[in-house]
Amino acid sequence: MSQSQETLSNLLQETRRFAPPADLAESANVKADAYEEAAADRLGFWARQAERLSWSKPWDQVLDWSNPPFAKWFVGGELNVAHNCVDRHVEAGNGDKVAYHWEGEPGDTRTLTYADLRREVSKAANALLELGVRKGDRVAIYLPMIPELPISMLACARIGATHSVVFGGFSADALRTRIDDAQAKIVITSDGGYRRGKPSALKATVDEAVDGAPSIEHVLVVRRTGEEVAAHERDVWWHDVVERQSEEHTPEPVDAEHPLYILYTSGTTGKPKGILHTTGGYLTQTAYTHHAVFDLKPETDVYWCSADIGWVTGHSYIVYGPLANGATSVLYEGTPDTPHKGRWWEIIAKYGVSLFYTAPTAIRTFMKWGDDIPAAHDLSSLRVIGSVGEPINPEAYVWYREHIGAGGAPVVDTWWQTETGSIMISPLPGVTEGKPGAAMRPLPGIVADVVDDRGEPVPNGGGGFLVVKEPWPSMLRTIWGDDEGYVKTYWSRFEGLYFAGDGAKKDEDGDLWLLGRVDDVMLVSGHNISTTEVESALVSHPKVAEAAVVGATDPVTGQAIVSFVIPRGSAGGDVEGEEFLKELRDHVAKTLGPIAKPRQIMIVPELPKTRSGKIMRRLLRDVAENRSIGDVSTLADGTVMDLISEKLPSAK
Ligand code: 6R9
Repeated sequence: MSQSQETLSNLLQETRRFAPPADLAESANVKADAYEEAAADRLGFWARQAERLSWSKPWDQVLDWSNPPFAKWFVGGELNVAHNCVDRHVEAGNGDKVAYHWEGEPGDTRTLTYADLRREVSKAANALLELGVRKGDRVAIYLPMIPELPISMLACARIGATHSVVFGGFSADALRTRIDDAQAKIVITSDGGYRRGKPSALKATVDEAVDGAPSIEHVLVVRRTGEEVAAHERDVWWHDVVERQSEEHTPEPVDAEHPLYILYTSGTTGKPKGILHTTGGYLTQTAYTHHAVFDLKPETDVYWCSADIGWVTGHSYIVYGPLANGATSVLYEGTPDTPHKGRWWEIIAKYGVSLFYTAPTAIRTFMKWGDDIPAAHDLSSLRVIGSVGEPINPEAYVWYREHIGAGGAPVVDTWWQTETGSIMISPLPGVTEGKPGAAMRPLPGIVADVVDDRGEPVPNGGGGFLVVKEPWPSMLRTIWGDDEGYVKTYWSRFEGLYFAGDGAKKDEDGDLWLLGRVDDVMLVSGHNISTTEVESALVSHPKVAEAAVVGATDPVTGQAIVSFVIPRGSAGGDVEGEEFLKELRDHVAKTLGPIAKPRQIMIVPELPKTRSGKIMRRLLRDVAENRSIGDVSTLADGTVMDLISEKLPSAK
């Protein structure tokens, strides 16, 4: 093992352990024997998971891996995703069961049972057919978090059209690029949606995007806010065309490998890649992981994933996984602080949410806002709480468990990607003794490891690159229209292994700790240092709410650590002065060692983040190196870099 890997792997010391609650362990959906079962016969294991679904034609072969890295799962099988997510629950007598408790930001609500959903999805499917959409066509969806969003996705799946959901916050340019790349035939949008107490317009952005997108034949518009919109010949209102359709539609069975959706991931750099997911394997793994990781008991649980559906987390864990399992979910339109900072906790208490899934960025925001806000609400219904999107800092994990999980709900830190389609590495809530900050182990049926730069597994205690060693059912099948890019990006760094682009370490027990994107790893005086560990050290200081760390070119050390820190609301005192900055630098040195001491710490009011809450370190590197700031089009809030620039005169 090289010197640098040793440094990468030996910084953070975390010894807290949390065993599963006894009653959860006792009644858990998935017990420890699942690991052995899957290890003994991986394909047999996945075939048994695929039997959770209803297939109109059984498969002949579980996996065809004769042309790697192009996988075919459940070869020859046929099924329909909308039938599996909706109709079969109605047919099984669960039509009156709630699929979604929808909560609009202004406080309006709508309850959709599985029978309602079948009716709505059938009408939307008939409308798409009337508008000329056929099996295999692409449909762009640019909607806020309203029921028509999952309804549109399921309507596409019902007729075999491939959807491409684009975040409601993206610009006209970003939308046009995605429409062009997929050659979408129609766009489904709305006049607007509610965010932060105000209607925010969407239709004008679509108009601008579609003006330069010749593949689009129609724009289907949902009325949500009632704001005025410009009318074009290509426009049709949802309430005109969908409402008058027949409530009957027979779902069309498609091949297991039929394209279900394309979702563009820009990562934090570069040109967006259209990640392609198909039907049978994708639905199998989203359903299984939702059942296993959240221990879903569909009769009694109420589940809420707070993500936006425009992110893969929403696709797999608001729409496909939960509906395939017949779950009752909450769907919320707006922001966590509208009309007040306790809105989420109010929603949990109102619906008795028992399973909750959110992102570290949200958890750190709530820590910043103060413990008293969640304490004012009854959160006792929660029994499993999840995290996704970034490494969860140990302090944020412990806060989440204490203040949201009532001190006892297991935290499941779930590692996965748009490309993996479903959760890959996570604790099992009834089995795993959790460690704050660790995603722990690959799930049953998943073979992942940490390797060195030659692709050799590192021993326990070592650090390196996270790889997946065997194909998995919900893996991406390619980059839309770019097979070569697919091979090059994911399968060329290490022969025969899927390269995830993340750094990780294996602790002495062999459990996995994610360390952030390898592109973000800093090289300080010849030592690799992960941004995650320095950020976690900063966040473990009682006065720090959030921190982001980047490596900036330094004449002496090659790169030097530059940190951006948001103080906690409760910090008080002088959080700008030299003394505080010195206290923080010393705290990092004490926690991780002198090598990790930041050269510079800047106090900022906000951090630049993507819509899924990932810190855009690329932009902070521009600040740290005094460059003009690069492409900000995928920022959740375009004004953040201005706020930072105002604060730091160098950041222009
Ligand atoms: C689901 C999703 C993927 C990247 C991934 C990694 C980071 C996600 C994580 C995590 C540490 C976790 N990531 N979950 N890092 N621990 N539990 O986020 O998909 O938007 O494609 O991002 O997110 O860096 O490679 P996506």
